[in-house]
Amino acid sequence: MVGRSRWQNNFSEWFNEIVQVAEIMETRYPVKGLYVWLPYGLKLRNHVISALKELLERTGHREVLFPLLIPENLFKKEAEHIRGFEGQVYWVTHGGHDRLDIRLALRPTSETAMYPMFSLWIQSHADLPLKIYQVVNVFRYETKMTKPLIRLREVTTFKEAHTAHATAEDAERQIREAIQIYKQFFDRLCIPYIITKRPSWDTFAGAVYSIAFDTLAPDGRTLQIGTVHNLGQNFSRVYDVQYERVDGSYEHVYQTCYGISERAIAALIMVHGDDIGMCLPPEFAPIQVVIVPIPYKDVQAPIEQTCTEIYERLKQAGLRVELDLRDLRPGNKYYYWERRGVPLRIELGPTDHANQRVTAVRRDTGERIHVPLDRVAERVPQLLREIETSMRRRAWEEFRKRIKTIASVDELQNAIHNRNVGRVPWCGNEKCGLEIEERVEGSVLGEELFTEAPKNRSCVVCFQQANKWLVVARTY
Ligand code: A5A
Ligand code: ZN
Repeated sequence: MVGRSRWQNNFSEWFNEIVQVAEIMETRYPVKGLYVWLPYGLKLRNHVISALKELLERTGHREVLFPLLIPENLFKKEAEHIRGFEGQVYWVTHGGHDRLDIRLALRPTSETAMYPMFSLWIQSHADLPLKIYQVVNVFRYETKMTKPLIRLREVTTFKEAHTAHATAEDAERQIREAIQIYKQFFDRLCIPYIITKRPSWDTFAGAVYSIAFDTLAPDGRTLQIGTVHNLGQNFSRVYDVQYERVDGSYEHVYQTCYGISERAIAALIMVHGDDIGMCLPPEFAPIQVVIVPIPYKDVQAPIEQTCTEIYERLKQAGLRVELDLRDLRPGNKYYYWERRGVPLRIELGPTDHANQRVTAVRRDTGERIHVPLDRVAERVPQLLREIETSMRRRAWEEFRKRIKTIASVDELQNAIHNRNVGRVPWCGNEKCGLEIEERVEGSVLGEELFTEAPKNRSCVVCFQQANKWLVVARTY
């Protein structure tokens, strides 16, 4: 397969094309980095958002909605934050013909909009912890190449959660909860990930430290699909977010924030895709089952009749099902739905009809399964669950195969060049991390978390005792 697959060897072109032909996005909007969600794509997006909201609500996060505009004086309070973002901010300078007294930033993220309100809302210990989130659009004037769903200038699906706590330990606990939520979210999407602590030079602007989830594109580049930041008291000091302790003294709160965007949807498309197009996990697929009749001379009417009955039955069972009665050749219909990632197709031809059965075809494996007519309503949901489980397993298998544990910088360069992610023993010293970035054609993702420390290994740069795994890859 390798060498011929467009999905792997021409991933960028494949992705841009699929996003358009599968009717996820209209990519021809005349502003760079802005795209239009199409009906099919929007359904997919909404299923993804629902899953994320459900996980947040279940853990006590409450949804809010803040304004898009942030006054310049508030935006510029936290020095590190502004240093990190100023090159990416769009400014509103006029209202009609009037020049505004204070310029307004289109939020690139909402810390500086929210935390002045936190300072009003939080008075005492009893107001903590505060856990809120919103799903909004944010604007970032990205200078790297823009790409639908992956690098946008208007991010339309920015889920940002923000929390405030009484102690540093509570904030640490919140970081762990956020990681658990994101794990569950990506597990539901059947997207494999590696979790790293970002190096100091790649920490979120204003954070004490950042943790990131990365997945792998078919071309071997990693894609950051979510981040969790410990903000310490950096923002609460500047925005004066304090609470009164039981003993009457005051302390600044400890904060965290964590975000996910439509990159998660890009990951869904690319991880499970193939040369034909998308393959969507049943939980998120806008259409889970498509029924395609294969008419044949005088059995056309009874075949269509049976298909309609199956359609009704599956719909009643709560499935998102489509009956394709268009005047097209069956082969064209197959291709049409395959590109759009419909996980299961039900065919009913003359032989099936004669045998009182249907043929179910799995999008993920191509496997054809005969199902007796009277068992369709029971078998189809089972098949969808099997598809989900095997999509998750296969994605993780492919992912693990491409994470290479490596003992030298030369091998690391080789591995990255061959579209893998490298994992090398590291002493923990920043200088060694930076030197690696100079010597190989990849970037340091960071220190791998939730893994066993290397034993009796030496750092690939300085050859001192290694106590961490450093993850290095080409990135998006
Ligand atoms: N306030 C915190 C949560 C924040 O802004 N973090 S972040 O900058 O790391 O963004 C969160 C996530 O949004 C990133 O991990 C990335 O997956 C996604 N993201 C960031 N910039 C993006 C862009 N220009 N287009 C699409 N997704 C983006
Ligand atoms: Zn070292």
